[in-house]
Amino acid sequence: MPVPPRDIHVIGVPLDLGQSLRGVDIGPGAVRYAGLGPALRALGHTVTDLGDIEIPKRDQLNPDQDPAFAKAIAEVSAKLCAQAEASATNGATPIFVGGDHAMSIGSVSGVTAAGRTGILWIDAHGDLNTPDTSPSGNIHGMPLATLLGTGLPDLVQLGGRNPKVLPEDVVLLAIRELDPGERAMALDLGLKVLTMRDIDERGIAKVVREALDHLGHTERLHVSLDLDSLDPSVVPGVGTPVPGGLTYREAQLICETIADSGRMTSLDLVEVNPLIGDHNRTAEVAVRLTESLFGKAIL
Ligand SMILES: [Mn+2]
Repeated sequence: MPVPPRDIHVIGVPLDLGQSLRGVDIGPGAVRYAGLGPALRALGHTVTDLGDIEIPKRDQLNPDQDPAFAKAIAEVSAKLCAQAEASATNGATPIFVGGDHAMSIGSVSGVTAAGRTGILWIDAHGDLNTPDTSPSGNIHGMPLATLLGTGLPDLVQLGGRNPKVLPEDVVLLAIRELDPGERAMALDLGLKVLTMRDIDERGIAKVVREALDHLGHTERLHVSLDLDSLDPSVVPGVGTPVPGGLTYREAQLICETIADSGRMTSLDLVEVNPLIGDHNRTAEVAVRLTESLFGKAIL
């Protein structure tokens, strides 16, 4: 087995407050129904499902009193951060199942307390907006900027450390849509951004090895997998689909190569929205990719 047995913690984060579509809050259930736990146990891992982080229902909140649900997201992020830190410092490999990508503010803030952590952000988008640059104001477009130290003060200061990650410890992979403010931040910070064009020109095998090499100096590796990095024809159930994404095999080869490296210490699976997809296909793809990340090989 390429990945030695891990003590995996599954942590559901049914957060739908970082964006405007309904349905992403049932993503954790959809991924469980698609068989995440049994699939990982079949590979020899120990899997403990810690249940869901408690999230206020959108219908209980008043956006006039809490614009962009920023306060609610900060409270959720603090709870998630504490759980993530506990799992990571106990030697477990946590899988955070979302939920929208705003949840990664909490998950990454927690796991980075366990040691210097490389962040592999696999996404159609940069998630590098700030309240000043965001066209939508949605916090799910801001998590990476927040973790790098720019954003809403309550979120940037989460856990009492800022920044959570250093620019040289971040790689963005499979990017195909950046807002002007995001492009400016990526260039200012000198972030390593590997776009769909890089993948088209050089092939996914070379590009994913380059991504891992760039993060070779960090003690830990967190993979933040936004399902919208895949092409919408493969994963219809995402909130912000963009044409021209990863094929199923390109995504799987990314995951197989990460598994071969033996370096991944935590994982986000985000933006699964079963209300948009069909017959839970997006959650099933998420489970197949997670199996590959945890060592499932063809031969
Ligand atoms: Mn994202």
